[in-house]
Amino acid sequence: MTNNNAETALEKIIEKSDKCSPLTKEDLVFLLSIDDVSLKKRLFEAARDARSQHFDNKIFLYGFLYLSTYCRNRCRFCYFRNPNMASRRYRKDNDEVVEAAKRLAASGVHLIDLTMGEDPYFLDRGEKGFKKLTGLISEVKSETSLPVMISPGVVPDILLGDFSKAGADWYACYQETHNRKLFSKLRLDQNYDERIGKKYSAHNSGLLIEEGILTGVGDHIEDIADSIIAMREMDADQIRVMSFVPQEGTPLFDKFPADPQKEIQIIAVLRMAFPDRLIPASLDIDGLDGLKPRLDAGANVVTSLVPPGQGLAGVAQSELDIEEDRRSVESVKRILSDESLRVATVDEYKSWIKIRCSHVDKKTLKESVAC
Ligand code: SAM
Ligand code: MD0
Ligand code: SF4
Repeated sequence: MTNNNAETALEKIIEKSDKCSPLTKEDLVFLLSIDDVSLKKRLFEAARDARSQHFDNKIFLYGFLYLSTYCRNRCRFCYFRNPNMASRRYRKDNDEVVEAAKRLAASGVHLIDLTMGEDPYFLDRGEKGFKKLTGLISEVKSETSLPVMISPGVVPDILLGDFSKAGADWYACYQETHNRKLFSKLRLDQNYDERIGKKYSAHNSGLLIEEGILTGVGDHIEDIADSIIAMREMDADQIRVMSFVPQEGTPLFDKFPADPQKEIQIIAVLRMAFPDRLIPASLDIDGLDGLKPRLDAGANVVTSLVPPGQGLAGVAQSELDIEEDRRSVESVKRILSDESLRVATVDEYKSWIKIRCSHVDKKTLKESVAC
């Protein structure tokens, strides 16, 4: 394609995105393949425009609490996979988690994300473990008055309903890829359809859902385009991409060359494909130094703010920037003001959730709802 033709093709896709029309696989592959500097610049500018059209200059901040790093699974990319003897294991008491959540709330975050490995203590002891989790959700909710996300891995459908009743607003569970073959190489001995199905069940239970992909683990541009289409089909409310961070003691440690730009370009394409959805810039990949490029690509949520001094870990970067207090609201605010962005108010975040939930409810009732 000549440069002129490519410019025209890009403008056509931008127009489609402006109208919230679905991008085709061909459109997505085109956007993901852009290599030319000036076309890339135009893509990123359009992504920022799309963000401001739907969210003005507001950015949402998510506090992250990795409450248990024990896990029964052995995902090949993950530091906390069960056989990894090198990783630091802990399970925080509910009281400690609530304390940390209160600190995060006081610092100004909009949501508390309760994340865990698939810890048998919670998931393999029947009602006993489930009650601990639902009790924790209600306590965090009542003590912070903030929306709550739960990221527990694959859990029974009935528990998703209980999470919702306990006050959870979001269920996060990332497929990593929508290429079944690649999935089976990444998430060893896990069932692709079961993991996908949990997101549909969560929506049916009234929870908002976050779906996501992992890049830099043998995925190709076509796979990413397929993922975007699959994430649109499930009507994910928040959509993320994270670069693979190689982990010591794991099988993929030295298998893939890093390509930090790829994630940034995917964020811009996600914004074009999902102009009105939440798209995170995670501090868990490149720390605070990685925030600006992700915001420049159109992200509108900063995730993985972690309070220091409580022995809490990140997932992809288990330590980076945590004890230095650089994963904090104050540090993030400084970057946002350089970018003419601002931290949203909690009420603005809650009202976004309310509108989105009514959309999900209507969909469950099979009414048609436009973007
Ligand atoms: N255990 C639950 C699960 O797997 O759904 C919740 C934990 S959630 C924080 C784990 C997510 O972190 C994964 O789905 C993956 O997207 C991301 N992750 C884990 N290890 C990573 C790594 N080495 N590099 C980048 N992202 C990683
Ligand atoms: C993050 N480390 O936001 C967290 C995690 C889980 N819901 C989120 C991947 O980057
Ligand atoms: Fe466990 Fe989640 Fe890590 Fe997989 S990604 S090993 S399920 S913590």
